Amino acid sequence: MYHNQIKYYLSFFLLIAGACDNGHQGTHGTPDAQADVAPDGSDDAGADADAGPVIPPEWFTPDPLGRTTADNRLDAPPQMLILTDDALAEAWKPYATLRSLDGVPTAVVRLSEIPSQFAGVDDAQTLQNYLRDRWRNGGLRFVLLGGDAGRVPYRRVENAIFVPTGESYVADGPSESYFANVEAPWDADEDGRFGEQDEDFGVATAREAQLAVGRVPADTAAEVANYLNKVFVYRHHMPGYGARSLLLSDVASTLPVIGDVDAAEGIESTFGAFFPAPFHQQVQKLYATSAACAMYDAEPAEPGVVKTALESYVPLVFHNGHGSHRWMTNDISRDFVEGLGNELPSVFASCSCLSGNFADVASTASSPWEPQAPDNDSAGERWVLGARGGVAYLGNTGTGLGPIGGSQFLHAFFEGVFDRLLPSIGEAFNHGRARMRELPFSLSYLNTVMTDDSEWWTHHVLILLGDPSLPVWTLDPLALTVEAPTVYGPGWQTLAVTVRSGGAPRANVTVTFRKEGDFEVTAVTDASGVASASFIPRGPGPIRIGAHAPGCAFTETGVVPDLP
Ligand SMILES: [Ca+2]
Ligand SMILES: [Ca+2]
Ligand SMILES: [Ca+2]
Ligand SMILES: [Ca+2]
Repeated sequence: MYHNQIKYYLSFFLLIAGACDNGHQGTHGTPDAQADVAPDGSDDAGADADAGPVIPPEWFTPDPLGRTTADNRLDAPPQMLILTDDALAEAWKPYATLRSLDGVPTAVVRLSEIPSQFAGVDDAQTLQNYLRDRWRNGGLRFVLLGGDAGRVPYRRVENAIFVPTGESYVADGPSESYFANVEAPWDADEDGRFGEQDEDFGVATAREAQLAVGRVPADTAAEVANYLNKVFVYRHHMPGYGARSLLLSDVASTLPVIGDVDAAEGIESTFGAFFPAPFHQQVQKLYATSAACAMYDAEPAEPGVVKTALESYVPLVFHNGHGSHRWMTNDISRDFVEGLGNELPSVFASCSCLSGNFADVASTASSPWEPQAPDNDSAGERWVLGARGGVAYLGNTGTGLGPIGGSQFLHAFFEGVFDRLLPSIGEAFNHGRARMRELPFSLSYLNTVMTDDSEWWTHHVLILLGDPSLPVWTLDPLALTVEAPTVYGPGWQTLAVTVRSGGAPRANVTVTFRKEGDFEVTAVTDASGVASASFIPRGPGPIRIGAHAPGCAFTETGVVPDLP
């Protein structure tokens, strides 16, 4: 029923739009009929008899000189796709608009709309086939998997490893690299088992991701709205806080003679190698052992102190230590996450076990896993889905291998963020995967020798929960202001805005002008801070204007139609 309505409005809208494009409408048009469908294609058709004044016909008159909206990219291939099910598709649309205004053209795709030509042996393969095509033919960069297990497919990969400490681990959890490494031969030997080491492909191919992938494992529209609200704050209200970070450690292991080994050493080597100077002035360190606290000028980690620190406007948390289904660290439980009151959401990067698994429950690393009930999310999921917490969680769907994989990944991830200045968290995530084996990393007391097996395992358990296109703040950003007219009228026109930072005009800011269902135009500010778009509106409707530039907070303003 709902589908039929959408189709009805769409075809009627195209009919009107086509008539306008052909320029035959002129004075013979019937403004009443146009007004029924024109306002954003919303479902108030036939309601204008009792809903305010009729829209003046000039809002639907084609330009007498034949000019149309210039450089409209509304129907161009997007850089990011949000893949979701029918139930959550509407909830994701405002998020796609927000990211488009922030310079990442984004579209929502329902899994049910994937053309049958991409059909695979199961839903995960169908989705992978579709993404591969969009990467090859559409310039796709980012994939946001917009749903929990049961809503958006995932690929389980079986794995087993013996580690130098004598333990053995098995995993059969989601490997999100299935949607990132879309060119890898996931079942090269055609035995129906995906991602078998060397039988299907090896570590060299595992390093080669084509797409940056993240998952926001939402089950409800409210969880999608929570995520949107946090991303808005993260992108918008950061000036003054961008270069702050919180470092958290647990006891990594307890060795004979030496005693407790604090994972802080792994954090410190990465922090020292890659975090820029302003981060060193504003860091807070909460470490597990008194020895590490003394050595690195840290305070002892305990839940009350960790909670206060997380609520102190910190956009980046770096943790090395332990986790499980219900625990992100030894101090941060799922209930702890739900009880947070932080106003500024953060990126949380960790090598913990299991707390990034959105599909399974595992009480210990090697016990049998059970499918997750929708309301039994892991701690990492709640971090991303709750009203507070953060915008991203980097963790693991299985056992994290710490000093023989997870620590090296985070080391290379932060190289991607701070040294390579990669523009998004998803691309830094892929950089971390590509470089974790190559980049030198060592610790005093723990074996840090990675093998093909430990690298292979790590590629498959790593997960990014969150939007892969989000930038990670690498400095304290500038605030921008956008000066625009308050209203606009009908007919072909040029709308100019002025962008300033600290009162001075700012050049090279990307400005996106967007009118829902009509146009999206991008322009870059000149030396006077001015950017403009030339368009002919197809009926009245608000125009949203977003402005972003590297090192600047996102800002948005709007222009409304001048109606009687
Ligand atoms: Ca196989
Ligand atoms: Ca095989
Ligand atoms: Ca879940
Ligand atoms: Ca859930």
